[in-house]
Amino acid sequence: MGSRRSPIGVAQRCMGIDCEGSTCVAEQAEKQGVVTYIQRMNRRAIEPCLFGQGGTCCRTCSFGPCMMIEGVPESIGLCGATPATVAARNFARMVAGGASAHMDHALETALAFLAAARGESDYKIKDEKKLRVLAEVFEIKTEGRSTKDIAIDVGEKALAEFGRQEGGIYCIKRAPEKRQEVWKKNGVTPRGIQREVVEIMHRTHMGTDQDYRNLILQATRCALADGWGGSMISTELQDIMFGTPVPIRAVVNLGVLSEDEINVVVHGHEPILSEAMALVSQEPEMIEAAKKVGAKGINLVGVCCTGNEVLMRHGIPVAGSFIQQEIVLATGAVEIMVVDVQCIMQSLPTVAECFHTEVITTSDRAKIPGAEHIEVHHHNAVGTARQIIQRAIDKFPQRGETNIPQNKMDIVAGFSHETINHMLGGAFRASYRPLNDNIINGRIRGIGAVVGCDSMRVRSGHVHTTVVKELIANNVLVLVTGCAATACGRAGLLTPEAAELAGPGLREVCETVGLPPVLHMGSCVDNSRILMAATAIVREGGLGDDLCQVPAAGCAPEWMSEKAVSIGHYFVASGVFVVFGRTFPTTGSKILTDFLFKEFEDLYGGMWAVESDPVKMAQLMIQRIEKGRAALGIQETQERVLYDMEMRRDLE
Ligand code: MSK
Repeated sequence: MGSRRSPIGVAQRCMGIDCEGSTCVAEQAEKQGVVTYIQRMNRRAIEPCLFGQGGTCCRTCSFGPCMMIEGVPESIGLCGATPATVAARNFARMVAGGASAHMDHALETALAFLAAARGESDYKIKDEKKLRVLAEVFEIKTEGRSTKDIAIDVGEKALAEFGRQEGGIYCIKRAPEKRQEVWKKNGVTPRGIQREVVEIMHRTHMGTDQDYRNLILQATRCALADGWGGSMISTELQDIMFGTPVPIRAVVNLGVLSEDEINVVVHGHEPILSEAMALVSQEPEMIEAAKKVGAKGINLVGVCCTGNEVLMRHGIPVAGSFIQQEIVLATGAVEIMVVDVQCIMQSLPTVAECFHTEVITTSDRAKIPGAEHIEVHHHNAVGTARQIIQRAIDKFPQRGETNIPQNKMDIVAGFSHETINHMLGGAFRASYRPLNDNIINGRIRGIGAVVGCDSMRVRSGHVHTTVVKELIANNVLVLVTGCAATACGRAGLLTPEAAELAGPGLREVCETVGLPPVLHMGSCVDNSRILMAATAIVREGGLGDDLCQVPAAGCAPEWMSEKAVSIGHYFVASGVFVVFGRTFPTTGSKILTDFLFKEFEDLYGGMWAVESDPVKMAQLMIQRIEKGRAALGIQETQERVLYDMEMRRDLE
């Protein structure tokens, strides 16, 4: 299926890296024999397999792989499976893969949380208020009880959610009642967290579930167990243990690497080690040790979502998103890159070999040949962090020539759904009321979530920022997470000054409160914050009584991972219109794609779409938002009314 294309220049390929004005890191690295995704793309020059891309390649048994074309009568599997069945199976397995990544992350977090609650780890309970809120969700008595006792109960109940087999997971009850009814009616309320993944793997085994609707039903239940289960538990427990983010200034892009400090990079998704690294890297003894080898200090920076975790809570700079991970090493300025789980390229040790850099894996679930392995557990995180930073200090004298681009950009991050409450409603009258009022009066037309990975198959970064610029210009407040957030940060969209690019209504709101028009809400698991923010909007009143009525839409313009499929699907099942960029994994079956892109709306109020053009993608989202406004009867922008005292009294 491959088609040969002429190689594309390095500088053209790495448009997303943004080192204009400096010596292109990738170009320079290529001259030194460093191989990154840029050279791999040119060497292979292969288009993805169309059957695989469209979801109609079946490899669940040894009769195949059976590749099929829908509409061609004899083009079915040897067992008789139709393209719709095969595409539904593959889609469900993608959901299971993505959901289990979040669930396993959550499980690790719950174990660390329980140890912290019992006083058996270096971590403690930081956010007691949030602990009590979660305890209520878990139906745990809080009155007159100590923080320690409540935390132990929360940890045990959180852990039990993973093995639960029936009764429904607790966090589902956080959704608006109407939404819970929709799930009940469609039979997709998750019964437990891990059960839903196991059932997908069973149903998609050869000769089991052969009805595409029934397969998607289970994929939906599993995705909901991710968003309202695994991901939500991760975010909540991490916030309680490490602190709930508040707005914080920071810097992003390759220029955050330091010429005269020891550069230590944390990369992956789980913050158990990186949280300890953030503390240890500032210890006077460590800084003293760094100075002894001629460095000015220790510069801890992040990549991908581990980067987002420490950014949100400590303002640690982010050196790069997923697509930049090899380039971060190709600067020659990194002493150690520590990785945990997910989105880590196998090529990292090979790139590191060209320099003095060491790549260290830390999870027993994610080892890479060529990388050093130092196992990290929650009970030894601080000790291991010290050991790793000392190794980085020891490496510094071996550093050779470096090529650190100047490019970096100021950002404001740290927008939890609790923060939005306080920012808009004030410290004393924290409320979503001002946000709802501004949506109702039309100054803000709606909410757009732009999330997910960055991709080497598009002009990376540009796609995200084009969608976002179009949305804010049309008065849509944008929420971002993951690598989409880093791309927006590189482009200067995460600052209050970016309000200049917004339409007049959104601009006025942002300038009044000092809010960026694009709010960084965290890592991949933190998409659960967006669910909570949308729920808070519904509960505040005036914008319908279900999530599907809120004028909102979501997209993942450069998605690549299975996690993105699971995230997208739990948003769709929660009533949101979600657009994927470039490709969608079921397009090989029109029957299945029509089900997800059209019929799904009747069942869940949300549905899928695919669109490659970023401007058109934003326009699809805006149309959806305007349709939602019309349904609520708020399509017109209301003129601002200045209330005098008498009018205020009447209101009260
Ligand atoms: S890291 S899943 S590339 S957002 Fe969360 Fe970025 Fe996508 Fe990984």
